[in-house]
Amino acid sequence: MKTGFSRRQWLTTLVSGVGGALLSGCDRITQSAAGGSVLRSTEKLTMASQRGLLGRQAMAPEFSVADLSPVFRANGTQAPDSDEYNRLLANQFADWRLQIRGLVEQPLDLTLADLKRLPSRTQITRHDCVEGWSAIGQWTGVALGRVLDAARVKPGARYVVFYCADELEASLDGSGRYYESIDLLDAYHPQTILAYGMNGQDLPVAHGAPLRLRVERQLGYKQAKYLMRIEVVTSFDKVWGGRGGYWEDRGYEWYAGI
Ligand SMILES: Nc1nc2c(c(=O)[nH]1)N[C@H]1C(S)=C(S)[C@@H](COP(=O)(O)O)O[C@H]1N2
Ligand SMILES: [Mo]
Repeated sequence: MKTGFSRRQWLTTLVSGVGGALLSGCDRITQSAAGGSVLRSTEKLTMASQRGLLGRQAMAPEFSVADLSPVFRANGTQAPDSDEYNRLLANQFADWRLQIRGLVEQPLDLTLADLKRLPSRTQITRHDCVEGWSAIGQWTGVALGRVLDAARVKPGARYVVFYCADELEASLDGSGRYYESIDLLDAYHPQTILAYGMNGQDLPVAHGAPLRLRVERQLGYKQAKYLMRIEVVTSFDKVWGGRGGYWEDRGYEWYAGI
């Protein structure tokens, strides 16, 4: 089931969206000393899209309803046990807000209804966990790129960090909290969505309610569940272990391509 935009439109989005954000930033500050570095980062982005990263524009295979796995296993956290999460759940997430922060012109606090009002995409894909199991599921949500465009990404942005509600490993300092990160190329990939639906229903708690990331060219642990906050950053060096994710901080690859 292919909806949403095509590969060509995605490239256009990359250029007119991210590139456009960089360029419009540039328009405003060409007179300033920083103008040069903005131009250079735009060039780098263009070069990266034209060279080694080209393979990353490929689409993950999509399947049909007949291919759906009868059982889609839940893994990692299956119900965050924090009081805050339980309060949100008790109210069917009416008080939940997805915070968009960091290098954006317009920080946003989005309700589930806000996200559902945006154009949606439904995709049936195969989820591959490093633990050696796979499952085919149907995901419905909004393209992450749409949300980033609404917040207007600022020059210097390179990564998107996802902060989750759950602590997978009890820790005194919070370093056991689940988080993930992807770069802007994956963030603007047409199959990268913030999913609020699974197999035609609201996303179940076990699978990340109210909202999870689907970044279909990568492995299971990148598919962050229980999203609370998204931060656009230049670098994730200073976030927890500095490797870009909960499992990355424990030795897994940051780019978990399938
Ligand atoms: N917040 C959060 N996201 C997470 C995890 C987790 O424990 N917490 N586990 C990851 C792993 S290893 C996998 S395989 C998938 C499992 O998604 P599922 O429960 O929908 O099968 O979620 C990923 N995202
Ligand atoms: Mo996994």
